Amino acid sequence: MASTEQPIPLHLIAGPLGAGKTTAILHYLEQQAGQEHIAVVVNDFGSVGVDQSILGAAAPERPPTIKAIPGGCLCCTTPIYLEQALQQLAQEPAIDRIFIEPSGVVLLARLKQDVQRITAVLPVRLHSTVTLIPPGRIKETHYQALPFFRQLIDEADYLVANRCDQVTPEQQTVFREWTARLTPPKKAVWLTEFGRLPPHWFRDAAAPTNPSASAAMPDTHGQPHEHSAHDQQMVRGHWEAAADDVWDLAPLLAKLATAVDRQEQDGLLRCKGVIHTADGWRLLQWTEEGYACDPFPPQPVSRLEWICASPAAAAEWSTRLKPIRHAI
Ligand SMILES: Nc1nc2c(ncn2[C@@H]2O[C@H](COP(=O)(O)OP(=O)(O)OP(=O)(O)O)[C@@H](O)[C@H]2O)c(=O)[nH]1
Ligand SMILES: [Mg+2]
Repeated sequence: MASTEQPIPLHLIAGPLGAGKTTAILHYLEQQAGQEHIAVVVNDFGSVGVDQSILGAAAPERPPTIKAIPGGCLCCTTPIYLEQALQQLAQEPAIDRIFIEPSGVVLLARLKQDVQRITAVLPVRLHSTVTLIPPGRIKETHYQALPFFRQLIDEADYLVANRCDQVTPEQQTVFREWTARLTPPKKAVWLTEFGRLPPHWFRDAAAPTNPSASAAMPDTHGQPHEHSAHDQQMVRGHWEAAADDVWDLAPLLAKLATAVDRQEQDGLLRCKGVIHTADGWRLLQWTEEGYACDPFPPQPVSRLEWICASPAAAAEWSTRLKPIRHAI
């Protein structure tokens, strides 16, 4: 139980779009099986809060408290929303642990500095920063060339190659060799799949996070800034529909299936949604590595969101991802 003497441990779970951040938090929720009251601050890349619904449907025996900060990225929006969320959680009587899942486009150094500033006056302590990387997608060359990836990796205490079921043993070796050369070395580098992280990373009271590895960043909240190779051109799209309307997923899935092949990706970076179909509600997940469509509890609305590498790609995918009504 949290008490006023014991600060609530807080963990940042970072990583690029679709790396497996939410999956890692779900895995932790499953592992601790209701022993702890967990809170999650989730900052989805889009405005329709799909991760919020996924986390809200988890651990029904002791559901997490969720604070959603939708619509972009915590390092661009004013930190007041994050501050409010953490202040509210700090006042709740029985939160044992807080996770922050920033969007997959966050500049991690800025976020970490904001979190450390905000928590300095709260009974909350930034305990650890975990970055998940899909090793098939992100290589040492990305780390060297792009500040976005460099921050994700430099700011991590624990570095994880997730989605290892989707890469070869050789690719895993390349990841191990590259990350072994990082200075300073990480507390741990872990290769896994489906966000299976060692629970002791979170419970080790003697392992506070390293301070931000970057020099203090100028306050450019609210101003456009670079995120990655795609940086300022990244464009989001979404649609929403009433819960009673029923949609055909097959045409959407066919288009998303071709997009897994990188030749046909056409600038799509990530897509996810919860949709009412003739077979019931479905959670649709698309990343560059693959896609899935699984049963999901009924929702107040159907919705799909996506993010693309350019305005032209976003215009194209808005057409391709238009919902198609189920014919009765
Ligand atoms: N094959 C495979 N799929 C995975 C793995 N980890 C996560 N996934 C799947 O990948 C999809 C995206 O995972 P998420 O956990 O939502 O990824 P995320 O980083 O939270 O995504 P964003 O918040 O949108 O950036 C889901 O369908 C997961 O089930 C893995 O190790 N292997
Ligand atoms: Mg997520």
